[in-house]
Amino acid sequence: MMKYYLSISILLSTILSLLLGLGNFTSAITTAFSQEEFNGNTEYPYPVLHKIDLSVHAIEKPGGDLYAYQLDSHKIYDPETNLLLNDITDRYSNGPTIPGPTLMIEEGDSVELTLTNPEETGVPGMVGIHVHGIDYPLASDGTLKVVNGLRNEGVFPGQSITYHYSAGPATAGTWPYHDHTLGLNPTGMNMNGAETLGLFGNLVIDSHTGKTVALVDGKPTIVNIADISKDILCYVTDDAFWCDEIDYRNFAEHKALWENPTIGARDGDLIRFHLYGMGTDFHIFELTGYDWLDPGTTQIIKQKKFGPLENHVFTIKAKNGIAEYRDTITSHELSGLKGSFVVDSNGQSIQGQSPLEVFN
Ligand SMILES: [Cu+2]
Repeated sequence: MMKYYLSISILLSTILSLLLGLGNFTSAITTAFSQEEFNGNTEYPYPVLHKIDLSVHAIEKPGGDLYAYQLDSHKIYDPETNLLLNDITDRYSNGPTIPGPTLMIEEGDSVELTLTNPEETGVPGMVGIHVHGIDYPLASDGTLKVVNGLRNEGVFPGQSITYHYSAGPATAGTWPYHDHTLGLNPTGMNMNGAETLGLFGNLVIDSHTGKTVALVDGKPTIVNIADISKDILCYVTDDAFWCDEIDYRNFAEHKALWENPTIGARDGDLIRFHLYGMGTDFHIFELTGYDWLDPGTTQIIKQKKFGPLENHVFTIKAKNGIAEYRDTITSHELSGLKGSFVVDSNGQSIQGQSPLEVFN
């Protein structure tokens, strides 16, 4: 359960202090691979424009509602001609999910993201999206006027807002997006939003080179991103892993894995894990029987410590057998911060507990 939001005040002060140093905010987040240096002549051969519609929904639940983002439409356009190139809406989960829909783009791409807070099923207040890592004008910051100095960049029930982002040089990485406006009180001073109630997700900006690094058979190896079998994206809260997966063997289908799922893969699959710390605690992550590369280095590690607002992304080659992913901090393991990583001929993941089940 999400009891971690009991410690919300500590989290809020953490976020606030980070916001006060806004310049350091994005640099505080380490990325998948060391950010590539821009040499001034990087060219993006196939930049596209992503038009994405998200909505936000309340998930009623005993003990307090959760809120979640839902993917309604994702279409890809030629930015020059505005010609529709592809509609990838079908790849996504139906309905609201926690984490929210994983948005996959590439360096050079731009994004027009429209968020709707539906009148009937939406959330009771001003909700928005604040994203890290990508470039955007102030009007697409997704925060409150007290933070951005321009305007309140969220929407009340019955309203929509459109944000514009562009993945410029050196934006490659895995970045969080989350609400920053819900919970606005009459004085306008609660600027921290409702991230801990489920309003968070991942934006993955793949390198325009189409390459990443992996530890394959014990060796640091440059691999094609197109050869990755699954992306597994987990938010690591104070008491659970909340995961989403994208299965490239199955038409890049997104599957909400919810809390502490069983993650499935086939022998030899390249699996890219994206972990993001949320809440108040530090975690020491391990995947039993595996080692991997510390991002941005060729150093081989088998554990990684990370805290709130930090991520850890690595790619491994799956090998037959049952492993466990877990937070080795004893109190976290006891509270259930763990799950299985099963590599067999089936390769299917099994969803963990979902707040939708609790209610339905
Ligand atoms: Cu943020």
